[in-house]
Amino acid sequence: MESDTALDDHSRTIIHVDLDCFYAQVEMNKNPKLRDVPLGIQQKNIVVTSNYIAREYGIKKCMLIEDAFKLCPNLVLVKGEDLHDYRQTSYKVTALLQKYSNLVERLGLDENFIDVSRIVSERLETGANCDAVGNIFGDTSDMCDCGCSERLGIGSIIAQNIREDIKVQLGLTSCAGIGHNKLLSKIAGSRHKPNQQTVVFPNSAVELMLTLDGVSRIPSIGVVLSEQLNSIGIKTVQDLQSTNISKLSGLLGPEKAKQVYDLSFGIDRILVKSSGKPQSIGIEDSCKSISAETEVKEKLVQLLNRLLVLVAEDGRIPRTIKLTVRKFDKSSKLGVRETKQCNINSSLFTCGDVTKLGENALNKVMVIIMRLFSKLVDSTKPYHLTLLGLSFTKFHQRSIGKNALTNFLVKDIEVQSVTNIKCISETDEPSYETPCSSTAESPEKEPGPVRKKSKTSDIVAKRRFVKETEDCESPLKLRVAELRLNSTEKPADSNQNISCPPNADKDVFHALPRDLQEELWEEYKQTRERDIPDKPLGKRVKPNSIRNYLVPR
Ligand code: DGT
Ligand code: MG
Repeated sequence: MESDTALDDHSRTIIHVDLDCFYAQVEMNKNPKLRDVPLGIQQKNIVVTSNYIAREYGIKKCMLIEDAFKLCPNLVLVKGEDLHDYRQTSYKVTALLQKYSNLVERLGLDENFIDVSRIVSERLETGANCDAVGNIFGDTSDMCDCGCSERLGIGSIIAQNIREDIKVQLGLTSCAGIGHNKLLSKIAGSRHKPNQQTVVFPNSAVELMLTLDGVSRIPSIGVVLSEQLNSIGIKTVQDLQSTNISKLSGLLGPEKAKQVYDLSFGIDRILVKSSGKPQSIGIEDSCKSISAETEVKEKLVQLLNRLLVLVAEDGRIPRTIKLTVRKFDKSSKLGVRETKQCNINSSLFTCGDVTKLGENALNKVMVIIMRLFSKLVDSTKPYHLTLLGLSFTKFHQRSIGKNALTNFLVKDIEVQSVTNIKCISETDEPSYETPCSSTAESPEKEPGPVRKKSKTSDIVAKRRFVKETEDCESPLKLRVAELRLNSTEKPADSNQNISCPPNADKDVFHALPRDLQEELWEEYKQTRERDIPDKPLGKRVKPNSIRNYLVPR
């Protein structure tokens, strides 16, 4: 069978980041004395990982403690059965990566894929340097001319920025692989360790795959599949490349056979799937010294404007704003970070094409920010700040992007509930002067006071409840049975009416423009396909799903 390498899509730029000796690094950061000794992390009677000093003694992952001591009698062991700190650090890393792209996919606790295609094309437009940095796998003399080498070159620069950021912000070193798909980026990243990065260009994809020691080393091939392949004599990547596809199809079915076969050539069409939106979107600027309020204001306006761009891109509406300052302490010569936050009125944001502040709202938000500032810094006395930061948190899980279907449905709810989202926001969060929460908290701490339910939202809730109990066919109620339709059910062809999904109000649906009807149908279809196979309804609803507006709360 012919491989599709010539037809392979090189348009994306994917970075795979894997933290070095993850659990060991977390422990070394907690106790810096451990940095200079051979360190093993113990779970039961096994060393699950070790720092790189211990690895020089031949300590390997999942080695028995007694065997490890034979190799390294000085080995220091730290218990690593409580995963709390590892998990917490892991989420901080993902949150940091989400500043670079919305498309961040977590893989275990210490690996993430980041699709940086968008930043790459932005940098390309500005004529940025495209020369790859770090290690390059393979020969670069016969490069593809579709533009992928420039894109991957920029990708490698972004990877370097990301790794530096992780080091500076979280004190962790990492490895990165850069490729045009997930498979290649992951394998490339493992070529040079620790604290290094490797880029692979498409012309070296096959060569990279051939470096793997057997099909079981291909990342998406697990134990079962690898045994299946072994059973028909496919042991090496080369075996898989030269296999007879009908033999493979007989074993795996045509679709999977093609997918597995393509992997052996470094072709992977599975896209990076976002693991979720960040809990907070923030931006910080460090500076030598800020000691006057005019400078503070100027800096904060700049930060707010930059932050608003990120919020617009994100599409959700924030409910809390947080100000961070770093005060320089003369005696210790160290910077001390302090934060204060308060709720903001969601109605400050407009529900137009993108999430943005309404008219005059920028000034109002600046008043709030400066009020937070006065609570953090006594400006009647001299002060010396070395960092200012702003972030938004506690987002409404609602997309208000252009053409977002949810926009339409929000309006539907307005009509059906005889209210509107703006009103809900206004009464829900009566003012932007709600009490400030405590200072110097950890990023994980839940911000702000408990949200009170407004009369309006009570009305909405009651109406929903009344509708649901009174009328089983309510558009606001999504029932399991209604979702379980035949897969053959389709909207009618272009000349006919599009079928109204059972979870939507028929009158409202038919009043929609055709493209929205189609979009609604498609979303319904996808939701149904996702929901039917295993998990019960209600556990798989995406944050921004239309169903959030239809499912009773
Ligand atoms: P690396 O990436 O080779 O520098 O080293 P690590 O330690 O980051 O290894 P990695 O990326 O395979 O796994 C991340 C963490 O997951 C690692 O620090 C400890 C834990 N871990 C890895 N493999 C196992 C395992 O087989 N069992 C258990 N319980 N934990 C494991
Ligand atoms: Mg790792």
